[in-house]
Amino acid sequence: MNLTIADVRLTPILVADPPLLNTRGVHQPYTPRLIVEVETADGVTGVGETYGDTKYLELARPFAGKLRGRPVSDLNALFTVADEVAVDASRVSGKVDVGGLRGVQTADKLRLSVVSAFEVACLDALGKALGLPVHTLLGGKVRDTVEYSAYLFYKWADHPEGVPAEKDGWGAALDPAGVVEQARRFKERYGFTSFKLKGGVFPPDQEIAAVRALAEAFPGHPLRLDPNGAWSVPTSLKVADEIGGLLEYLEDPALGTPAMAEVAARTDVPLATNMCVTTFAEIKEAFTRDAVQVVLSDHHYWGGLRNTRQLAEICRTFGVGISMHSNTHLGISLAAMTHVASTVPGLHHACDSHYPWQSEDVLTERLTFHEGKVTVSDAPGLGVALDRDRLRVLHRRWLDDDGALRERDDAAAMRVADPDWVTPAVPRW
Ligand code: GKR
Ligand code: MG
Repeated sequence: MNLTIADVRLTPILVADPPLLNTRGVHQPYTPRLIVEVETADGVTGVGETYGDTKYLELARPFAGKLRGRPVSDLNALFTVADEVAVDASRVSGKVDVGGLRGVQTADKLRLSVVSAFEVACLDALGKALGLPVHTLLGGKVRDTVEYSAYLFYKWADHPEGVPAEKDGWGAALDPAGVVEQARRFKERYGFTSFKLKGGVFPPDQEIAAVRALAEAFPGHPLRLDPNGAWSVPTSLKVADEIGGLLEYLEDPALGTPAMAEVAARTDVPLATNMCVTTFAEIKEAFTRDAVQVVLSDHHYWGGLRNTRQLAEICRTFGVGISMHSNTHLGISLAAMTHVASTVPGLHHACDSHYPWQSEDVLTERLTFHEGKVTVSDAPGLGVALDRDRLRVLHRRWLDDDGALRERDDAAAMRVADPDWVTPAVPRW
């Protein structure tokens, strides 16, 4: 068996995305993703997926060039090799990037967001070469299915007039009745039993009303609300006071560890985050101050599946819960999330996934949710197969784009509908 990486292929694509609203703006009609393939000298191919904006491509290209000739099993080396790739300083602020909604922006995190796709691709190839599923390479699954929650969004029925886009068929959801209707469809189609509402879009009272309506329509179902740090500490406490009893957790009500710690100190409602604990360096302060009770990991920016396991162990040591965050992603990432989640013992909260919002994929077969769960594949590698024709079509869309859609920019997408829109200052309420 020859496990040497003989070829690495990078394919940037644009994937259809519905007009989902968040505190920064609205999703563009197409979002960039990067598909990574590594091929061994024996012709075994592994796949991975990550963000496709230019700053990731700029790193992925030189990184890919350094991997040829190395063994696909050399996972630790991915990190040292990535450190050799220079990051353009203008691409990182070092501060919490409100726009990205994924916490602090550092060179290291940018590197990890790229490495993760290669790590997944290498694990996929290694698993295929050895005839073992990725979860076995991670130490073995402790469950056969992984539970996901319905990811509810306020949304428009369509992208603004004149914007070329795919029809999504979900209709608008702009008030409590619309949110409940969306949740009902999620439950009917996929069997989800817990619901997360992306908040920070409307004034808190309207979002409180939506959560109340969900609680009434789905009694006993776990509910979450995530305004992406759009609220002040007093507003967060007011919301916690009003609907805390209905919530499984409140996600990133306020921005940053100090504000989250202040909220946490004055409410019993558990706080979850994918914005203030997004790197290993941020753990100490957040855990010491008891600012968060659940960390939502994301293998894309934590640096892969093995780092996610490491994070889960740290959380377990400190008695902090773990679950998973999601951003727009395709089936490769859902498969990767499912493999790693299946190996984490203390996973007590259903994971997030945007996947149901993605009508397009690059797999020959879409992954499916049954009773809100994805079955953990025991096939070698990730257990997915790339549909090359689909990949070509979505890459062609990327090639044909004049550059406007190659960077995800929810504020710019909002300005198409509302030319006066400026990214709201935080706290917004
Ligand atoms: O896709 O609009 C969105 C979300 O707001 C996403 O950007 C966040 O990263 O889903 C994420 C979250 O949980 O904060
Ligand atoms: Mg969140």
